[in-house]
Amino acid sequence: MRRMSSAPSPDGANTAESPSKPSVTLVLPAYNEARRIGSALDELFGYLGRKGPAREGGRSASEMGLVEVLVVDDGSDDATADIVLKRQQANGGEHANLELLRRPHAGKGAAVKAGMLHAQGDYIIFADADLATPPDQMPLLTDALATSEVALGSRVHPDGTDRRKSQPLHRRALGKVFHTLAALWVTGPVPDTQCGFKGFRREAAHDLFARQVIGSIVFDAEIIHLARKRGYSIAIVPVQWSDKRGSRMRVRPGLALGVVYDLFRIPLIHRKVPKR
Ligand SMILES: Nc1nc2c(ncn2[C@@H]2O[C@H](COP(=O)(O)OP(=O)(O)O)[C@@H](O)[C@H]2O)c(=O)[nH]1
Ligand SMILES: [Mg+2]
Repeated sequence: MRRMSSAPSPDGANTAESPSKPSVTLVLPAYNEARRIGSALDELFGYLGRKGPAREGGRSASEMGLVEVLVVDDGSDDATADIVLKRQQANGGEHANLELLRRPHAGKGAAVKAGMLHAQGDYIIFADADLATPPDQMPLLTDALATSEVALGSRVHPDGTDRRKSQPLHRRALGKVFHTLAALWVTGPVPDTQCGFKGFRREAAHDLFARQVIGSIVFDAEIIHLARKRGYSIAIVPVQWSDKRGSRMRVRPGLALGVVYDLFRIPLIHRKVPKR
């Protein structure tokens, strides 16, 4: 990825900020997100350009170093890519802090993998393109990455709050089954494997995502499995999250079978992965 220049962008995205703090690349996988990505990028760059105090429960962008945004378009057949490119022009083209990576459709896991390996920030975070976790939660992850190599956003909080409650009932039920299987067989005890908001130091990201083989939504569990096997230090970071309308996920019997198959094979695929 292009290294950041210090030229300020027109909307003030934090290009000139905190050169001593670790830089961040935010990877956003996007599949047919034309209806959601425009407002998400407005919200994101609005946040990055704001210098004022954070809202309650959130943290200020000025706490982070340079932030670059990398949208990975997973072969969308709608206007997702055009909207990102327009936004890039509006941000100042070359110095937009916004990059688009286009790939043939291969699933969320494959898109995140491509983005994580392409990203060059000191810290690399991935988040859902609908910003279900608001961007002012990013400094929570970067704080955790100062002392841990991997930081897993969690919608389940130590005080018992469960942000997944905003999901529709059928998703919550499926999520419970998934979590039970994943925790038993793949990840070990983790309060929330599927939160789409996770951060890594660059070395850990490049090591872990290079080993990833699962292209589906089960990739989160695979990455946690790999992080444990490789012996990385892992922080669990409670974050805000709210279910956004317009989910791209369609629950079908074929999907459920694929999910079970992917969970089953993860420990087998990686049985020879050595500790660092
Ligand atoms: N690359 C890619 N991303 C996907 C796919 N399906 C969902 N996503 C992305 O995964 C993130 C979460 O998707 P979303 O539909 O909001 O799922 P939900 O919140 O779990 O219902 C968004 O960034 C989507 O664009 C896919 O097939 N490919
Ligand atoms: Mg969502």
